[in-house]
Amino acid sequence: MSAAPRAASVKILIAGGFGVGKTTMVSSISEVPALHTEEVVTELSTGIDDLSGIEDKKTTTVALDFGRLTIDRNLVLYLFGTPGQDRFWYVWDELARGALGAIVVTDTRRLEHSFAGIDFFERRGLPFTVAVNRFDDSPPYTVQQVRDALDLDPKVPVVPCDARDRASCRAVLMTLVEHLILRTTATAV
Ligand SMILES: Nc1nc2c(ncn2[C@@H]2O[C@H](COP(=O)(O)OP(=O)(O)O)[C@@H](O)[C@H]2O)c(=O)[nH]1
Ligand SMILES: [Mg+2]
Repeated sequence: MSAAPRAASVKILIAGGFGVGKTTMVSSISEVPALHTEEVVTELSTGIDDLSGIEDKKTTTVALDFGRLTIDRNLVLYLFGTPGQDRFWYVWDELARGALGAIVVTDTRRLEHSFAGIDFFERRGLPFTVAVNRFDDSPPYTVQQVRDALDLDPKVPVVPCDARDRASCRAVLMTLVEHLILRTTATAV
């Protein structure tokens, strides 16, 4: 009797600037209690981390968020949320190792905070999808306006989402998985 095939494990990064909703997204998606390494934003980070627009934010991810989502018996996604602040870039390098794709979470109130993450994945050739996380006071930009503002390659999917909503986050993940499959089949022919 042959053993059942093992599910493929795929590592996905959830990236983006400070306070865009990465930790929220990993918690919404994960089927196991998401692991977070949150720390209280201290006086010491004042002037170092850009808190403009998110002055109420009291915690920040200093290392990573971790979650898991089983798609079916053949595919399990492992989600790694990255730290948002510029001073933790070295962690991104480590986390990107072995990743197949990424979601760049954006906040349209502070779109410029997404540039560094997008640049990071473009330079590494790591496929990514942009998730536009809507906050109550977000300006009502269309997907096309966000795409233009971020100067994205037309092939990069841009998906509106609510990081607090599981179905919405799953839809973003599925878009990324389809994007990965399309890229793989396009390069295989
Ligand atoms: N209104 C609204 N608030 C959100 C949404 N996503 C996250 N938040 C809130 O925004 C804050 C920052 O989110 P967090 O996930 O910690 O951001 P991170 O720094 O990217 O991990 C938290 O207080 C969240 O509850 C969203 O889609 N809508
Ligand atoms: Mg976080």
